[in-house]
Parts: sequence; C-alpha cells; structure tokens
Amino acid sequence: MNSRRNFLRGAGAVTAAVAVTTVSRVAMAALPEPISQALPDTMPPLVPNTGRPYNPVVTLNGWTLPWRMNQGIKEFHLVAEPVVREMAPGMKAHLWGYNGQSPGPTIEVVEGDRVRIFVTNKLPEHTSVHWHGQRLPNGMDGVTGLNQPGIEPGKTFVYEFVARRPGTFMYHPHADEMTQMAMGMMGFWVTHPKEKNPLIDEVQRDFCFLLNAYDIDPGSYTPKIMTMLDFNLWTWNSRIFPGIDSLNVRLNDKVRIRIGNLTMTNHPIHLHGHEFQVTGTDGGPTPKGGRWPEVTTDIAVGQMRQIEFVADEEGDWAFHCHKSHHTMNAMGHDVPTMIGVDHRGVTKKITNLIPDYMVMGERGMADMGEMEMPLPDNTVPMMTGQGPFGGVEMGGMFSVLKVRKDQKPGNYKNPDWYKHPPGSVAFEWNGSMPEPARFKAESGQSMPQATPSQKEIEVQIRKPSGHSGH
Ligand SMILES: [Cu+2]
Repeated sequence: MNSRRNFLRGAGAVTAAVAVTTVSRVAMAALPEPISQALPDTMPPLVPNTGRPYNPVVTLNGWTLPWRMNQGIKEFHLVAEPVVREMAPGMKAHLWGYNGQSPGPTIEVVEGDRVRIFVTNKLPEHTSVHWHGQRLPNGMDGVTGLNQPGIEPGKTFVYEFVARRPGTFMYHPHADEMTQMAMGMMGFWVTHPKEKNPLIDEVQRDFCFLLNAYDIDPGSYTPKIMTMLDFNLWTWNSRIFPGIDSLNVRLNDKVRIRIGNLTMTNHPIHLHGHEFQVTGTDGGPTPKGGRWPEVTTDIAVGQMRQIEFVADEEGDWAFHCHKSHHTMNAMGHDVPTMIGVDHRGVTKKITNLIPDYMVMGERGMADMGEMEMPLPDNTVPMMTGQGPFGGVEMGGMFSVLKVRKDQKPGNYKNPDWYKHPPGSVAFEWNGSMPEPARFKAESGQSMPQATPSQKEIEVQIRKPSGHSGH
C-alpha cells in the first residue's frame, strides 16, 4: 500500500476526482499510513494533538480515525475491505467495512478544516464514498456514475473539501448501495464548531452511533443482501445487545448522543429516566425556539438526530429502540401465538421423537430468555442478558445509560450495577389480595345491532399453573 509504485497508480486514478480543485501533486508526496482496528470495543475519545482543539466524541463500540496534518490539510486514509465484526460475544459476522471494522471509524474535524480523504478499495467490486450532509463541490459528493467513476478494486481515490458547517454527519458508499450498505459499509462524521456557537452547547459527554440492520440466518455468517424488510438483527454500530456497550456518565453531566439511521425502517429511540431535546439534525443545529422535551424521538431512514440532556438521575437507565421486535435477536417470525394453549399432551409425543424439543410461548415468550434448546453455532439467543435482578430478556437495539456520582470526569469505564438506596426498589406485595371491584358502565352502546340476540361464545381462560408445565 505504501510502496511508491502503488502510490503512483493511486495518484493516476485520483486525477479524475480532484481535477477541478487545487490539490497540488507535491502535497500528496505519499499516502497516509492506513490505520486498522481489530477490536469491537468502545475506544476512549481521541484527543486532538494537531489542528484546532475540540471536545472529542466517543463512538459506541467504535473508534475515531487518526489523521495527519499535511501543509495545513487534515489527511485521512479509509480502506474499504471485507471485515469480521463481532456482533456480540459468541457471534461474528462476515461484513464489508472500513479499516478493519463495520461501521468504519468516525471522522472528526473542525468547521473550516480543509480535509483530504484517501479511499482505497480492497473490495471485489467498485465502490465510492458519499459524504452525507456535507456542503462540498459537486464532484466530491461520491455518487458513482453521476459525480465520479466508481473506485475499481485495488484503486485509491482522493476526496478533498472544506468542512463548511458544524454538525452530525455520516458517510457511506453510493455504488451498488443495496449490497454495500447491507454488508455494513458506513461510518460517522462529526464536524465540531470552530468557535462558540450560540446553538451548540458545551457538553461533558458526546456519544455517537449508527443504526443498522442485517439479515443473517442463525448458524450462518454472511448477511442476505436481498432482504428489504424482514431483517433479523437490529444493530447499533453493527452490535446487538448484550454486545452494545453502556453509555457511562457522571451525575449532572450534560450529555449529547448523536444517532444516524442507515436501516430500511424508522427507529423510535427511547431514553428512560430523563427528558431530552433534539438539538440538531444532519441539516444543522435546531433553532432553540423549535426544541421541546421528549423521551422518545423517531429517527427516519437516512436521518440523523442529536439529543441532549442533563444526566441528573443516578441509576442504570434503559436506552433502546421502542419497536419491540427491534430489541430481539434472530428469531423466526412465523411462530404462532401460543399464549393459553395447553400443549402438554403434544409435547410429550414430540419429545419421544425429538428429545431437545421445547414448546415456545405457552405462558408468553419470557421463557426464551433462559431457553435451553440448543442454538446453532454463531447465534445469540433471541432474548438474553443478565442484570442484577435476573434476565433482561432483550436483544438488538438495547443498551443502558449508567449515571454515577463517582464516575470521574472524562472516564468512560463501565461501573458496576447501580446500588439502589434502601427502600427504593419495587418489591413484592405479601399482604392479602382483595377481590377486584367490577366497574359498572354508565353509558350504553349508542348504535345497537338490529338483531341483538347473538349466541354468546364461551371462552376458556387457562391460568398459568407455575413453571413445572413440561
Ligand atoms: Cu428500531
């Protein structure tokens, strides 16, 4: 990659993309060393040691791409390539991404920075990078065929523009998009304000992640790229609960969370215990008069949202997508609802043939959290995770905001479970249970049926009889 011959080949391909800008060939004496990340862990903020100072972000289960300054220009090197991404302990996916991970590294720059990004393609097909939300010269917008030719396998292209407005952005291919995004190619981009901006508050914690989704059959490794709606893995930065790190903050920190949606559906993102405001989108900071308190904000496809709040309630607060199927891992959606169905007789007959058979859903699906039926290799249970009080029964797009008095400023380490003050946890009632009072309706049906003499159908309610059913 760094040999002179490769560089010259890359530089030849570059000319088309930068012909109209003022990049001097001399300035690009060599490509910046590509930097790769092997771990799926949340990396500490990358404090800038060159260029203008700023308060860096923390990418959930991700990292920020280091850069080099070259005659006042910030140079980055992205390598599009196949990667193996651990989605959660026990499950790895064969994806496409950048610099060793999917999503790719976060790019952080400062408003007014001149940015040069080298993009090397190590995929088996052509690609390009679109810089979602940026003001830039048309030839840098990255739409294959429209703004540039595709970057063929083995080639390197150069993008160069000034990061004109501060905000929350992302990057992704604009070449065979369906395949490349279904395979995990995307990354976050943050442009920090260069000076105090009346619409951008200072925060103590600044997190970011992308919403993405995959369809990977249990027991397999590669996403099905033709899937349009029925995805089975709902991910934050290509991670599923319990593989998504918690967001660890200090009590009374002002917290910003930046979220972008590159799935095929909307995600109502919900935070417990606090109200937040949407302070910006990929279109820029929200005017202060247009902000209102929320506990859930819907993020539509292709949108980005920046939420902010003061973390002034100690505890372990759930933070998740509110679509209940998006907080589950791979499952079959063709399972019928079995609540109230007594299959004791049937189960006995089946277990004679298939000893591991387990009936699903007779008392609801919570049993799945402690399911003992063997799973295929490389598969995370549909509902899983252990909290201090037992199974959390979640999957997919779920994490926890941990607010602690003793979390040190700038420290992102995961603290132990919250220790609740005595008497502040919901508890079991052991007193007597009065008969329910039956409410008598006062109004009647305003438009009764013409023939009210229908036969009443008898419905049998089977009440659960404890956990020893089968
Ligand atoms: Cu969702």
